[in-house]
Amino acid sequence: MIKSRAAVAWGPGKPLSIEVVDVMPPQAGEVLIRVVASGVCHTDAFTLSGDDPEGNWPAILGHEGGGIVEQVGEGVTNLQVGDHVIPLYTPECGECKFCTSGKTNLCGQIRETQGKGLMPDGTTRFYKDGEPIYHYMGCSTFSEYTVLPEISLAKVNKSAPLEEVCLLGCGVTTGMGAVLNTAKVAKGDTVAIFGLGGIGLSAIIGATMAGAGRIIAIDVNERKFELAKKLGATDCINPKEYDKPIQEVIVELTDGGVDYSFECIGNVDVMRSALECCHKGWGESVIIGVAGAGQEISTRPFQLVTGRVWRGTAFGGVKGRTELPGIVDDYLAGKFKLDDFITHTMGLDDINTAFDLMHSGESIRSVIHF
Ligand code: NAD
Ligand code: AHE
Ligand code: ZN
Repeated sequence: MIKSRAAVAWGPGKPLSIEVVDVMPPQAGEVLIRVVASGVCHTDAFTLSGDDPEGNWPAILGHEGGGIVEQVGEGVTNLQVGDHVIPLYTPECGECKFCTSGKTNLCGQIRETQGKGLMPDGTTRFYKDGEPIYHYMGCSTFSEYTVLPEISLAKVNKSAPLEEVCLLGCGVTTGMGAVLNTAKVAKGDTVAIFGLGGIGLSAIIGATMAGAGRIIAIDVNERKFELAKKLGATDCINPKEYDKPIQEVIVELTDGGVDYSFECIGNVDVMRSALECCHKGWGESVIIGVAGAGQEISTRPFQLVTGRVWRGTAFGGVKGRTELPGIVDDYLAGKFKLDDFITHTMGLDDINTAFDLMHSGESIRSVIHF
């Protein structure tokens, strides 16, 4: 058992509390990692707010990390001490019905226990004063040390700075992947991206890489527009500036609607706008944002009858163990940048500031350095 400094979420709506917790050794098929850095994603804030039906308390949140293998449990064959890894909230066992389907990056092997904040054997590796603390999204990267199943770790190039590529553990991979893998945007396509946080801005990177002809970026916070334009947005729109629904504005602007739209907020009303700004006959809208318990999407079925498609994506459709190492190599080869996204860095003690900066719209990503 080792001691670890960690940010503990004792309950919904409460600030995180820095504690020294006990971390149990990795069991069979598990790996102990030292977390070097972790981004703070809106999903961490979503769960902390109490809106997540899978919220468990107390828990150690964080799922956008980078770390180094410290110890491996019995039977671990693909990782060794010293390997650099990115935790995966979407694991890849390679054997389950999902992994072998060739149709999805979702893996079914440990999803049930992961959603309950537990390791695959139904117990936790974190304790405080003898009481268990729950894991989060199978990652719990807001801790100096964390334990994950081997199938939840992507081994990445050691020359990649973990303080930057941690963002590939969620936000950047999700946004880019949604455009390139899920929607498969093609050269010349017109796209609309709703919400310009870490996810939406990464979707702009993906759209630029795909050669999209027009990239319409939408946010109520105009401070996001400068970076959106730098990354390739051709039009930046603030819905508050119009006295009609934003879908009507976009349909008029694009001669009938966009080829693809992406909702990167988690707002069910915006999800509707994102669908309805798609072109009749073929426009596809991809939901990335996560909405709270009890919320539902709606539209007139006629929107779908007339050819629009509504879909969703998790982790950008990326299979973490097989594909993430290549994405890290693409980053090292200069195919896209990450430093624009890291607007703030801080130590674990200041982690609550990262949540404040997100809520006030000042940050894109805060990265915690351990
Ligand atoms: P963020 O808070 O950094 O960015 C959200 C952006 O949306 C902000 O710029 C905000 O100003 C803007 N916004 C809010 N309300 C708006 C409105 N009504 N109209 C237009 N813009 C609006 O969040 P993020 O970290 O980029 O995450 C975005 C969403 O994606 C969250 O819901 C998060 O939980 C989800 N997410 C999903 C996946 C996945 O795999 N599906 C992965 C990561 C994040
Ligand atoms: N627990 C929530 C759902 C949360 C959710 O949709 N998570 C996304 C990743 S967000 C990353 O920032 C995801 O991967 N979903 C697929 C999955 O299997 O969780 C709820 O509503 O219960
Ligand atoms: Zn995330």
